[in-house]
Amino acid sequence: MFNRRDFLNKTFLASLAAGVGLSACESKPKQDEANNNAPGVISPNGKKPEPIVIATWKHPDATQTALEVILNRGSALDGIEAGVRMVEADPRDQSVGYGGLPDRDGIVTLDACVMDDKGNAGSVTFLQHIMHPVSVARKVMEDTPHVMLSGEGAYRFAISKGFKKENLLTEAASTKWKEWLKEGTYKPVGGHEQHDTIGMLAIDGEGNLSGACSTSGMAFKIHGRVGDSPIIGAGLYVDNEVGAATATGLGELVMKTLGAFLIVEFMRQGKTPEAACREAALRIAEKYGKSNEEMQVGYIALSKSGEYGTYSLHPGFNYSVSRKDSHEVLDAPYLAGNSH
Ligand code: SD4
Repeated sequence: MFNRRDFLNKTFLASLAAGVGLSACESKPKQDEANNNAPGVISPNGKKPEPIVIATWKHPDATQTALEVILNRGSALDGIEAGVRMVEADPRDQSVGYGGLPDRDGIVTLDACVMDDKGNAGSVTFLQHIMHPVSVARKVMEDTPHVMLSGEGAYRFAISKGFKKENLLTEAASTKWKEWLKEGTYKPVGGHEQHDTIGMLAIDGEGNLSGACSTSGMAFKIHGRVGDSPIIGAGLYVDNEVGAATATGLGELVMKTLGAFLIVEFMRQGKTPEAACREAALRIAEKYGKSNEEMQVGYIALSKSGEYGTYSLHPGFNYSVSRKDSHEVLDAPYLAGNSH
């Protein structure tokens, strides 16, 4: 498992080496050249892109896991769920699931959502005691007529679906919370120091797109605060005809600009994923930049044709990309300091 903790305290100049060069997954099936439905085979009309998985931050194990599921003929959503679950269960990631930093009352509350290629969506907000909110969100999508369940209701729904009640507050997270309590002033951390929220997008062997996002939200937030990550259109949006986008960073800025939806709409108008992410970052900078100079937001996007792009407000944002033969972590371009 990749150590993400080095990220939490890094400076922007810390070495975010492009392309960590992890070895390609061993278990990938051989391509069947005669079968155009085989994963990874581009169809004769050139329309079906190779499977690809991208994710916010340095999560190459998660994107690799997702890709392996897809190459073994899983759907994009199956792959994404498996990849995100890895991060949710990892106590070293202090922004997601088990081990996530608590709110200012010392309580871990989780937000997550999923969206599939048919435009279906599911979401949970302010969920406690359940390690895998991404899977609960998928159940909301598949087993209920609703899109979003929250708090106690989401928890009861999860229990009814067989999820286990667990303590998600680790020693390490509790220690950080107690440290914070000594001063106890609530100042949102803009995503420079506290991040690693996982947003993941994928295209499967059928050329279909899905996405998911999962987080414990901003550290030491006011109890009850919900961020962008479970909000369809803000933290995540998928349109199988066009593309998909997801966000990380200060959720309030993403919610107020409906970032992921905006990016997909820019792609619909013909912008590349990178140009679309840049426009959405610019929207934040222009509308809210003056009062939020320190705040970070990062976007990633994937088009229907398999092209991906990213953009962030500030340096320091990176993302993971897994394809058949490569697993990379790359730095995102950013606005700050660039003339825009
Ligand atoms: C939130 N967007 O709750 C999330 C936080 C985040 O990496 O992305 N942290 O606002």
